[in-house]
Amino acid sequence: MSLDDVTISRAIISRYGQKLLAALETDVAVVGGGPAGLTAAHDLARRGRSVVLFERKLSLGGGMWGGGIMFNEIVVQEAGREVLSEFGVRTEPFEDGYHCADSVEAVATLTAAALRAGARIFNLLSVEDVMLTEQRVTGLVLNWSAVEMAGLHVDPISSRHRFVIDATGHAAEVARLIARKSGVRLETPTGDVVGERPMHAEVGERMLLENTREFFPGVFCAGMCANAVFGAPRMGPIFGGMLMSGRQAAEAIDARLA
Ligand code: 48H
Repeated sequence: MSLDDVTISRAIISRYGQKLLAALETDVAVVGGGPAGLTAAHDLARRGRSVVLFERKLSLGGGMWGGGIMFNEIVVQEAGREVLSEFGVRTEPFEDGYHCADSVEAVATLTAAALRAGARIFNLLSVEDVMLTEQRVTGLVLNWSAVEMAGLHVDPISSRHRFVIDATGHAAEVARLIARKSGVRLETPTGDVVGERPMHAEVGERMLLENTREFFPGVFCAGMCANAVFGAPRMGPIFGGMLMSGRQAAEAIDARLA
């Protein structure tokens, strides 16, 4: 068989079109493919929910690739180890109560697990706005990250979802968009994104789980975003909380969808 260049292009365009069309209306959309977003997408898909994850960058994994200071090892506590082990990520104990894993293995495994559970993942797509209907977020507004980076004026496409998870990390982008553009109050102490506090691993990890919740009708925050939205410390390079936060958001949304 000789290879036909145009058939290859037709295959890509046709298949991608089908995937994107199927993703335009889902139970849940996850914004951001770091450890929290990937875990949430995996868990919801495994529970039979239709899930799409939009990631701005070329690669999934967010801040997990770099471990701490670009040393590609991650540290988790026992509860985080349990999540990693369930995914099949190999861990090694380090002193009392700490566990380490290769960050590249962790990202690759979580990503594959989310896809195989049935989540649809789109890289290179950025969420630039939300759809708001009667004081509830009902969908997202998407554009190519390349358009965003080039500052081009190209109109976006829209998607509809029963719930959205803001898993955009430190930036808390969806929360900031809602607060800035809609003139509404978020369900936070200030009515706005409170902003992240200085680093404290113990308090940051504990508060992350308290802060993983719905902060505006239809929108949950998970991962680092949760502490940015509600105003809690960053925790530095420990990743267990991110995994558990993604899991907790998935459980809460699954219960609401039931
Ligand atoms: C599409 C977007 C958009 C958008 C952003 O930063 P992340 O890894 O987030 P988490 O919460 O899963 O993990 C946080 C962790 O990596 C970390 O930073 C820690 C533990 N810090 C502690 C500390 O003290 O510093 O991933 C977020 C992802 C990224 O890949 C972004 O590209 C993506 O979200 N993203 N994708 N549309 N508008 N905004």
